Amino acid sequence: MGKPWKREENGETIVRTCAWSPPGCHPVGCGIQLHVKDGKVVQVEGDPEHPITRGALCPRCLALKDVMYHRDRIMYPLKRDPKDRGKDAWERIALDEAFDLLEEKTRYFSETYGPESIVVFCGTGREATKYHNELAFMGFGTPNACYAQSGWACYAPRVSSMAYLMGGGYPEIDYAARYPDRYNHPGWEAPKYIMLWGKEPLKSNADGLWGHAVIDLMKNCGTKLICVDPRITWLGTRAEINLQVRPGTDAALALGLLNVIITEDLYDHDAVDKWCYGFAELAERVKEYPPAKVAEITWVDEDLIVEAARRYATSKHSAIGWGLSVDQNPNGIQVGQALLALMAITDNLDVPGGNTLGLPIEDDTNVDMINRAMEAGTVTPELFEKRIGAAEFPFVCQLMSTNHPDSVLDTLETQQPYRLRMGVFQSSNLVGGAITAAQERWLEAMKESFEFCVATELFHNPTTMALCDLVFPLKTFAEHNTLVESHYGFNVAFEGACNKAVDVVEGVSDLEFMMRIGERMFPDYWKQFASMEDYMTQVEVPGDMTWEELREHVVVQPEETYRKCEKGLMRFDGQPGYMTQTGRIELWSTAYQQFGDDPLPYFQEPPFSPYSTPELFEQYPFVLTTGGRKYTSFHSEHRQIDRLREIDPQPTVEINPVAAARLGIAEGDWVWIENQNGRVKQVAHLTEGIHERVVHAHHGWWFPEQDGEEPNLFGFRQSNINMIMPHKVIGKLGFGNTFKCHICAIYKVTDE
Ligand SMILES: Nc1nc2c(c(=O)[nH]1)N[C@H]1C(S)=C(S)[C@@H](COP(=O)(O)OP(=O)(O)OC[C@H]3O[C@@H](n4cnc5c(=O)[nH]c(N)nc54)[C@H](O)[C@@H]3O)O[C@H]1N2
Ligand SMILES: Nc1nc2c(c(=O)[nH]1)N[C@H]1C(S)=C(S)[C@@H](COP(=O)(O)OP(=O)(O)OC[C@H]3O[C@@H](n4cnc5c(=O)[nH]c(N)nc54)[C@H](O)[C@@H]3O)O[C@H]1N2
Ligand code: SF4
Ligand SMILES: [Mo]
Repeated sequence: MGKPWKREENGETIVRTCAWSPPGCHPVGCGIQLHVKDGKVVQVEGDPEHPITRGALCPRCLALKDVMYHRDRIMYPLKRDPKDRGKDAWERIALDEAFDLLEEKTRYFSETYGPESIVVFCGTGREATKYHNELAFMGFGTPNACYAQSGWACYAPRVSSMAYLMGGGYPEIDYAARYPDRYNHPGWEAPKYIMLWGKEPLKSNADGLWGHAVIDLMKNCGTKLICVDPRITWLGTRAEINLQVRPGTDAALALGLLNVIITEDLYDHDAVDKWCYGFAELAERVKEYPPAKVAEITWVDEDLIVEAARRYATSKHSAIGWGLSVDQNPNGIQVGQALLALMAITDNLDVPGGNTLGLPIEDDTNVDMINRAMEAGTVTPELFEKRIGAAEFPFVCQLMSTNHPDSVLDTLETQQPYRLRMGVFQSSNLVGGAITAAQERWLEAMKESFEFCVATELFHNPTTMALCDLVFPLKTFAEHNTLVESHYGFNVAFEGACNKAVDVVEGVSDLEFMMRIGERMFPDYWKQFASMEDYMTQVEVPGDMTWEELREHVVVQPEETYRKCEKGLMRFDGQPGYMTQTGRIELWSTAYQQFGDDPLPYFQEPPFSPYSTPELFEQYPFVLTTGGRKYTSFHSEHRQIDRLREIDPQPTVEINPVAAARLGIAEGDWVWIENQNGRVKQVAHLTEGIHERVVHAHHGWWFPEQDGEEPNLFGFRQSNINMIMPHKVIGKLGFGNTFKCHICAIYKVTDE
């Protein structure tokens, strides 16, 4: 154990903690030390004793004080008369009064129209995500938990495909995350190659992979990189191979790599014979994807495809870091299937230096949550059946336990099969933020449908201004106790304590919000938890440890075990193999087939593209990808933080200089990005690191400095790329959207 979690030094109290949210981030829990003086955080620095981050922090955590003590932060609960929606007409109320009002409204809608008339929205990765389903099922008693991104296109396609194909948790690059002695650990090996597939971890630090770990491996251990990305990223400039794939064609590329590996007999026969199901059928399928054809589909050179396949398969062991581009793809679950096949048939899964593997998905899952809710009687099986879109998209909704986002938008518009009347916005800025596409449709539909809206928030944004009648201030991670675990429990690098350092607002944390409404609505269930810390001990902290004990350690790493399938650790019955119908990793999927999809991976052309809509492409001649991450923001957040905004003052769209020259566009020009759904403007950034026929636009833009009242709503319509994105799921089983594979035209903004 390192220094105590709290110590006195030079007249300051120093609190060691793990950073999470709010402000927004994924559950990565970077080590941070907060210096407190006179009840205020006066300095923020990295914690050198954190086993993974070892003192490193990114600009958003370094700007924590700017968020906590910002002039515009919501400090007290605020109420607004529904007739004043859209106006800056807020009234300060006390916290108890706010909960009284929330309880009254929840009871009213629940008793008058049924609990299903309430919908609880949640965005990504933050503390609220951990409790999303639980808040809906055991706080408000509604079956309608909604993650509003079209096609549930973040992370869920990746974890779902893994659950269906092998019943295991998320395969992550083996960067020695679970060893206190990290890269020096005996028995650990560094990956020879890392294939970064549609992931840019330096900026995203997504889910449970830190970008600096990739750099560590390259610098200290000689790991080499292959990048699969339409852009050449910073890491890409250090890669041996860049496969500059046409956005949305990842399935074809992965099948092309499999073709080379199988045709050239570079796979591991033992791994295939023992642990894979359906290899012969897969071998037959990949014959449809020879490198020459794949080169045509993906715009990647044939030679590079062959070379990348050879290096990955023959450099034991190597790892694949797969990102969001797998999900925001026409057929992400097939991409996942093909990537898992790559790992499995080359014996790169659950081995040192390959991809680590999470245990079979046990407690703490969404499915477990619904069982607990039914046991507690806060939702009934009949009520659970009323989840919007669950019947239409069972592949998505059974495992995630939420409703389906695209069906929710339809329901808001048509009020069928029933009307949603109360909206709870928890960690999602649905209007003018990041998560929704077709943003005008969502705004209009929610205005029509919702009679009452509540949010928990740090700052006002287009959502609170347009819709909310009640707002609870949120405590930052420096202001409350909680627990963070990477990969949401699907493949944990460590458990970390988030330790409260100070008080700032008269507000709530996500856990507190859930417990306080839960205690009012379902006291019989919630009375078993004496406090939030007790709740964490009983429900969250693994093993016999209490939350207070975890706090003493700040970080606890679980043990790593490789080749779990041989040891019977991947099945609940303790038998060797995997938790699938065939007991093996299913290259040919019984589950996909049962749900009505092809059991083998295949490529599906994006719905708008040079090949599926050639006439439209003449009018909109660029392939558009969006949303590559920025150091300075988490989705729509941080726009009001001066220090960060100075670095990225405006939304930018990346264009190749050759294409820009043709269009008379220079660096820094405002340009329109237009397609069949409308147009928004961003600032042109010219870079040779992007394909000539591809552009990349940043997402989540609104302008806190502009008028927040209707109709302007902080000017989100001006530049938010999701104004011109369709909200329409594209994958056969209900996953996937076009955020990373649409089309557009680009032209200069004139004085018109
Ligand atoms: N700073 C910051 N960090 C974040 C977030 C944030 O908003 N800000 N958001 C968090 C969230 S919710 C997520 S899901 C993760 C996502 O983080 P990542 O998984 O890293 O995904 P992105 O940054 O969206 O995109 C990664 C790369 O994919 C490339 N790409 C674009 N289209 C395609 C394609 O069709 N195929 C392939 N192969 N590559 C493509 C992009 O050029 C980009 O370099 O980041 C998390 N971390
Ligand atoms: N075009 C395009 N659009 C995209 C993407 C893309 O790549 N391209 N990426 C998509 C992806 S992967 C995702 S996951 C979504 C993300 O979408 P969201 O997660 O909905 O992100 P935001 O719109 O920023 O809304 C989050 C809100 O939560 C608040 N908040 C911050 N921390 C906390 C917290 O701890 N608790 C609570 N209760 N609230 C908090 C913030 O202040 C903010 O207003 O965006 C998607 N949108
Ligand atoms: S990734 Fe960056 S913003 Fe997120 S917790 Fe770590 S340092 Fe903070
Ligand atoms: Mo995401």
